[in-house]
Amino acid sequence: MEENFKLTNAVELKESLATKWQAPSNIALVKYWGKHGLQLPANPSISFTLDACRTITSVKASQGKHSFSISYDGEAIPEFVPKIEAYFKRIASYCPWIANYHFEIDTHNTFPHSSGIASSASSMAALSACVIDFESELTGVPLDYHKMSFLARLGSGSACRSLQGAAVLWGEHKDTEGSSNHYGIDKSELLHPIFKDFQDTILLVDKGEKVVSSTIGHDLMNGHAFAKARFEQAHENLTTLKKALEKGDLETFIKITESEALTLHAMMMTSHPYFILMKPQTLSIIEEIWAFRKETQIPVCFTLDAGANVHLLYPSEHKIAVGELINNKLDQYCQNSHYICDQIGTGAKKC
Ligand code: 2P0
Repeated sequence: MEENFKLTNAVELKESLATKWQAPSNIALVKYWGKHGLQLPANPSISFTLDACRTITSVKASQGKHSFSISYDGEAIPEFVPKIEAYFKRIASYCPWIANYHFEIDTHNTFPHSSGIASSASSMAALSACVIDFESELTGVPLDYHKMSFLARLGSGSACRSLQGAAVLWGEHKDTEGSSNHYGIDKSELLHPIFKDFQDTILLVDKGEKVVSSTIGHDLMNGHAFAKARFEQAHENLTTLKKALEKGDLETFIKITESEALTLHAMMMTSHPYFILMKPQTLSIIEEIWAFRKETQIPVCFTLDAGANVHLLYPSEHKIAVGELINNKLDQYCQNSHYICDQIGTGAKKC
């Protein structure tokens, strides 16, 4: 399979190249938690692509011995060097032309640095879009979004779900034709109209650095007592969720989405070493959401990443009512009352 992404087309090197792409973050509904080999997922996952939370990356390439520099708004960020170095090493055999270039990479995130929102998905997706854009310019081959996603996965697993489409499925799944462990596939065609402008308000409970890095987190699933059952459950949840997304069945959507979030955290609570990544405020928010849903019948639900922040998911027709809930009850649980209003987006774009 990987062989399909090895470059077979002739490359005509140019002295210099420049491009700029933006790629969004994404929020998983069925979670990726556990990996093996070179960034291969232990189970399939599906996410909504976000819109406002994005990384904008510009890359200038000049012919010469391979090397790179990385900056954020023009300021060098040495802490990013090892990750980018590993990324270039991993993609070298698929994009051999990179050996002939020095890359000057500059990035910017539209969301605050200290918001507890991981930027690895959007940043690796944006960088991979730039690499494929260059490859297309050097070979004359049209942009290959599957290869973009393939390269992004080698940078960070969830990044492969941030390139193309409003809903992206990654990982082999028997009920999904064309699904692959190597790249994400656009499943926006699944979405019932109710999901097309779904909102995601990210309640910033903890803006600090991640308590558990994703590498350590994924690793905790190796030898985890419940791993086998969890991986099987993810397959079943994906089958059920896909049907709910198609039918606009919000009740099932809520059931699977919330259960997936709690299961992800349950896996971390029951691993060795064990972690509790929720904060008391996370639980308070969950209780408020459940009470509000019961009282109003408004289909708002939550999901969580590997941290304390809460993603509030709801149809746009309930924006006003949910906005009142946030301003009257939920923002008191957020750090400095901060939250980010986002919604479903469409993927990476050239700037
Ligand atoms: C996800 N997460 O599906 C899950 C749910 C967090 C919780 O993928 O090691 O940064 O770079 O492949 O993609 C976070 O892990 O991990 C993640 P790597 P990544 O979105």
